[in-house]
Amino acid sequence: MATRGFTGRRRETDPRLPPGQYDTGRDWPVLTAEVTPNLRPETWTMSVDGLVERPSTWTWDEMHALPQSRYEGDIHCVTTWSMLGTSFEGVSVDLLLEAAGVRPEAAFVLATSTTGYTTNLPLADVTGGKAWVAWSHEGRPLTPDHGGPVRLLVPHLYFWKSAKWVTRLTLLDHDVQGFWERNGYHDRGDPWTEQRYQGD
Ligand SMILES: Nc1nc2c(c(=O)[nH]1)N[C@H]1C(S)=C(S)[C@@H](COP(=O)(O)O)O[C@H]1N2
Ligand SMILES: [Mo]
Repeated sequence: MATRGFTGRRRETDPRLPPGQYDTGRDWPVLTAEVTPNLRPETWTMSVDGLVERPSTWTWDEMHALPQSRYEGDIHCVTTWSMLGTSFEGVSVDLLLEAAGVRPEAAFVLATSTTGYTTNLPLADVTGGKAWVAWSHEGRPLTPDHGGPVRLLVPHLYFWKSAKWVTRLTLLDHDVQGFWERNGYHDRGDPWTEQRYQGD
């Protein structure tokens, strides 16, 4: 009992844990509102549209030909688990947005999955090296239940913003709520200020 209490307190005080979060260790929970789709990389595409100069679509091969980049750090789910010191590989969202040419009036992004799941983000939260389109986790291909072949990764926000099976980013001049946001979750979702629900 003493050991368990001591471990719990140590975990809660890890400076990498935002308020109200616990360390899930290497146990990565699956949280999915839809039925997991069975997607083939050969037919998957990624599009950037809306308020851009050049609406663009990448195939799996085209996406993999882009310069790759890696995220090393933590992820935080609003249901209170965090995974510390993990990594993902893919391409920076910056590269896709630069290729498509974001128009000056764009201020928000709506991410859409092949399943119809959506989530909204301020444009500033997916630019400046803060967001990825990721296809592997700790060097292994993302499994279908974790969003494979490709998911969005926005690790500085609660993990519901990291749409699994992402296929489209739409640039908008106004905020359009996504699936969980319409159901009461926050439009931004910063774990450090506990933006869990609308009004937080
Ligand atoms: N398409 C889709 N993406 C999604 C979700 C979902 O239900 N559908 N759940 C979100 C939530 S609430 C979380 S915490 C993470 C969970 O990702 P994981 O199942 O890989 O842990 O995915 C996010 N992206
Ligand atoms: Mo979540």
